Amino acid sequence: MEVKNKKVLVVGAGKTGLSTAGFLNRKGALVTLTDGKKREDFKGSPDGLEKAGVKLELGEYPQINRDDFDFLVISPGVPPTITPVRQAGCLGIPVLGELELAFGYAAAPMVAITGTNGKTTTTTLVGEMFRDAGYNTLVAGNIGIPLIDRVENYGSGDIIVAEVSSFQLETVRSFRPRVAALLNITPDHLDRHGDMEGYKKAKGLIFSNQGREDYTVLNYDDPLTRSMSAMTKGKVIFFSGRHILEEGVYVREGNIVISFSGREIEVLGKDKLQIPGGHNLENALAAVACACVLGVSPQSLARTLESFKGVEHRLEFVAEINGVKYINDSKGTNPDASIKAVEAYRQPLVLIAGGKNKGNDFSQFTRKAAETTRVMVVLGQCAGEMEKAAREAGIKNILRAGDFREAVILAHRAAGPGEVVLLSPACASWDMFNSYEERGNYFKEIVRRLAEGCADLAAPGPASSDG
Ligand code: UMA
Repeated sequence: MEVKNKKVLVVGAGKTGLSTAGFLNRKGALVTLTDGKKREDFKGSPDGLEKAGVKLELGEYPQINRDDFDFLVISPGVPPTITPVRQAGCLGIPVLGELELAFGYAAAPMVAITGTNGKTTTTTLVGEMFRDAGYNTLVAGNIGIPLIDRVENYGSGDIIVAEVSSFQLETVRSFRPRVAALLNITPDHLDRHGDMEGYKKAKGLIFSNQGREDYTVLNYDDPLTRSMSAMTKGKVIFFSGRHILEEGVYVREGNIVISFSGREIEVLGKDKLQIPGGHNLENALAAVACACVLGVSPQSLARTLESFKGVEHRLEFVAEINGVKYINDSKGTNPDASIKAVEAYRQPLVLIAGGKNKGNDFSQFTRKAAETTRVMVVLGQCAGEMEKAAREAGIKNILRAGDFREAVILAHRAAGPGEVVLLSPACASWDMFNSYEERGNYFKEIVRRLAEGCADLAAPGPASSDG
C-alpha cells in the first residue's frame, strides 16, 4: 500500500495508535493523531511523534471533511460508532484498522489466532513451536505488540504468529492469514458487538478471505465454532479433546494424535503437558494443528509441548505462603475464562473476582465457582452484581473489598493450608487499572510482599487504594 503524501487520521493514541502514526509518518504519509483523552493524560507519550511531524489533536476529535483525509486507521479499542469514524463512513473515506494495514506489509506467512479464550496461550505456544523448529518468528498482535511495529522485519521464509481480537477483525477487508484458528466463542465484548450474532460475525472475519490453499483450524468441541466450518473456503482442520476424529488433531488413549490423509501420528502423552486444565489441552491441540499444517515435525512439536510452561497472567503460579498457593489469572477477563480457571483446581478456593463487567451475566460463573469456592472476595465496579450472583449460586462466605489491595489481603487472611487463592476476576480491569497486565503485576507484587511477611500488608484494617 502506497501511503506517501496520503493524508491519514489515526484514531486512538494508545499502543496501536502511537505505533501506527510512527510507521505511517516514516513512510511519508501526512499523519494526524487524535484521541478523546487530553494531552495532559498522556504523560508525554505522543511528544516524540509531534517532533517528527505528526499533527496531534488531543482531547477533541477533528471535524472530518471530504478532502481532509484519504483514510482513517482506528485502534482496536475505538468503536466504529464514534463521531469521526461515522463522519468518514458517510463521506466514503475508507476506515481500516491496524491489523489490515499491517497485513498489507506482511511478506511472511501468517498464522492468526482468535477465540474468546485461550488466544494468548495458543499464540505464544505456536510461536514457540515455530521458533523451536528453527524459524525466525514474530509473535505479535492483541498479545501486546502491535503488528505494525515489526511486520516489515520478517521475510517470506519467516513466520508471523498473530493473536487477533474481534475488535481488530471488525475492520479487516483483505486480511488473509495462511492459517486462521478460531478456538471458541462464548459471550464477551457484547457491549461492543451488540449481541452474540455480531460477536460471531466479527470472529468469522478471520477466515473470510481465505482460499482453498489456506487452513482454518476450528474447535470441534465448541458447537458454535464447529458450525462455522461451513463459512470458510479454507481447508478445515478440526481439533478435539473429547472426540476421536477422522481427520484432525485429537486425543486417543491419553495421547495427542495428528491424523491427515489416512496417516496417524502420535505426538505426545497429554499428561506430559505442563499447562494445567482441560482448556489448556484444547489450546495445545489447536497449536499442534496450526504448526503441523505448515510443516513443523511431530518430534519438534513434542519437544515444545513438553517444555512450555504457559504465559504470564494465565493461571500463573506466584507463590506458596503457609501452604496456600497464590495463582494469578488476571487474564480471566470474562466469565468463561474464569470458569476454566476455576475448573483447573480441585483444592478449595479463595476466589477474587470483579472489576468492569463487559456486558456479561455472572450466574454460570458463580454456579461453577460454588462447587469449589470456600470464600469469595468481590471488588470493583460490578462488586454488587458479582456478590448477588454468588449468593444466588449458594456461596455463603462473601467478602466485599473496597479496592484491589484490600481484596488480596482479605483473601490472604481467609485462606488456610491446602487452599488456593485464585485471582480470576471474570471482568475487565479498566475500572481500576489500564490493563489486565497491570492488575496481574500488582497482584504479584502484593503476594510477594505478603510472602516476605510485610507488616504493613498483614496489619488488620482496610488497605488504602493504590491501583
Ligand atoms: N480511545 C479514543 N476513543 C475511543 C476509545 C479509545 O480516543 O472511543 C483512545 C483511548 O483514549 C486510548 C486509546 O484509544 O488512548 C487506546 O486504544 P486501544 O484501546 O485500542 O488500546 P491500545 O493501547 O492500542 O491496545 C490495543 C488493544 N486494546 C484493546 O483492544 C482494547 C490491546 O489488547 C493490544 O494488546 C494492543 O492494541 C496491541 O495490539 C488488549 C485487550 O484488552 C490486551 N484486548 C481485548 C481482549 O483481549 O479481550 C480485545
